[in-house]
Amino acid sequence: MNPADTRARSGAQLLVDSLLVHGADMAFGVPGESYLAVLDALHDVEDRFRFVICRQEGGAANMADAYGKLTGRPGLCFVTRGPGATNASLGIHTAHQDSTPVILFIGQVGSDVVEREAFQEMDYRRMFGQMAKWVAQIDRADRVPEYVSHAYHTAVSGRPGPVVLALPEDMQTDMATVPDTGRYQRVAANPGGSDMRKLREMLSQAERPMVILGGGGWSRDACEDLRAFVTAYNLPVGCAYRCQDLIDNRDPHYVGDVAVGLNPKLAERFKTCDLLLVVGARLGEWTTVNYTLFDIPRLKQKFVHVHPGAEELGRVYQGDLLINSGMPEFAVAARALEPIKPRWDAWTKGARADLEAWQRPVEVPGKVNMSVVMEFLRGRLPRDAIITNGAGNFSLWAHRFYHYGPFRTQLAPTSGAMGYGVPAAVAAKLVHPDRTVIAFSGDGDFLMTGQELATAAQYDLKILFVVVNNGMYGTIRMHQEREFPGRVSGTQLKNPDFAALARAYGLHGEIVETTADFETAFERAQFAKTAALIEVRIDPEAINPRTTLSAIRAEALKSKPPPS
Ligand SMILES: Cc1ncc(C[n+]2csc(CCOP(=O)(O)OP(=O)(O)O)c2C)c(N)n1
Ligand SMILES: [Mg+2]
Repeated sequence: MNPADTRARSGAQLLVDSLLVHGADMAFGVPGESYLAVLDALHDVEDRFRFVICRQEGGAANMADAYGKLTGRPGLCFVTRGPGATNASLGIHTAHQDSTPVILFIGQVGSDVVEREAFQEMDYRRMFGQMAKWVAQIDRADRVPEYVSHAYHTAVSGRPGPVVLALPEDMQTDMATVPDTGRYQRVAANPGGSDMRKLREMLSQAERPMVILGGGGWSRDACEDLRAFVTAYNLPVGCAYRCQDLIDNRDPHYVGDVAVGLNPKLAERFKTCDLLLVVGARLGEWTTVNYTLFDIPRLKQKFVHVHPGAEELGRVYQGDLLINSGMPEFAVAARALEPIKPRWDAWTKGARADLEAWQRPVEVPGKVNMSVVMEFLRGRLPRDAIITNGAGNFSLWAHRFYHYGPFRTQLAPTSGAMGYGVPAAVAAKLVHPDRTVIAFSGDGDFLMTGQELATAAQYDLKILFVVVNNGMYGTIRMHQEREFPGRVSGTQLKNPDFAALARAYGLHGEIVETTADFETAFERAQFAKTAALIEVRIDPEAINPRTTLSAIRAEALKSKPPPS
């Protein structure tokens, strides 16, 4: 365990010791015969290291992603070769798009049979090439500490992201006498003094500045520093898609999320601002509303882009000031900037007033109004409650009407991967047993990873699962009605009784069919001794907060009559 350690250890023991050196305390996985020696080495450290047994590798990898987001340390995932690795790829893609530090360990066929297409053999370098920051195979036990150390450095440094390490079976049992490495250090760029002076200068010339926060690599302190900066400069701050917890939503500087379903008034402010400061966000398809919000390649407004990955700067949008910096490093420097007298107090106040109007509950068809449910939850949940979700229109209600609290009260995939909410909630409750954790899922979304209810039950995790059931893959149906009105195809769902399903897992389960019933069901769930699931049956017409399914169809039929 220390640099002077010169005992002979197996590759598997070296791996587990290396994880401990780097401060790991937990991993998520599904076992496989391809890494029995690692499982055995984990047996020796059960008092210090928890191996969370999952039901599907997609769930395990999503849990590792959520762990990485919550702690800033790499989330660890162990899976078997071929089928295990392919299942886990879902979470690696999410970690890539979300810039989350994750390390995936895959049991690999032995070197005696490699390249014969042996049982479940795959070349992970080719498979994960585009999804991971680094993919490697550790062929020699004596180099395990080096590979693991490099994996840690790579996962957390620069633009954070996932790393994949394959572990050939024979390497795991080979013996080697090598010392451990020291603990990893995160490496990040700092903004230059001239960058910060130029930023201040540009702000001093601005009249209608706007800020977008987003991306990975943030920390609680970085968010606090950034908040001090935007407070001193009285800047209006939008958060990129699913990064809404980078500033407490009750802060008067928060003006809304910049994503699908963007508040038209906020969109207008972005279009007419004269200085755009983007910190950490990639300015991807959703944050720019399909690349329509800003001109490509040069914006009309002055543009400052701060990003931890140098390769991202200038990629689509050319900037007036491009700053390669880690988020904490930039936030500290921004906080230290000498304030100016802002000339845009009314602009910031107006943007905030637009948000407050936008977040008032709306009328919807049917007996359950999800905007009112969210209003109820924002009054009822502690500020540090963690809200998770996967993909589907059901998530729009939380994104628009819930007031996310401080850093890491939101866990949601910017990759738009369905099935993230349930496993992310499991990881969140394991990392923060004292915090309230609620997973929002759609009926389609839930069944992608719903088997991880068994993991919640196994580890006795009191999570609240809310399944918003509209009997369809609603998002796709919405697009279908827009593009091919009246021609429903491939989107209808016949669902199980979700509440009964939860009870089958030993959890508390209820069905809710009115807004008022949600409130009482929520109170009962609070008192349940186990995790609870509330299935909320909503009217399929209530497709999103802005319109109804029939209205979308009627509108589309005007320009696209059905084929005769
Ligand atoms: C893993 C994955 N598969 C497919 C999709 C495409 N997709 C996006 S939303 C959606 C439907 C979601 O349905 P549901 O969870 O019931 O939510 P709703 O839109 O009905 O509220 C689908 C199929 C996706 N984003 N991710
Ligand atoms: Mg649905």
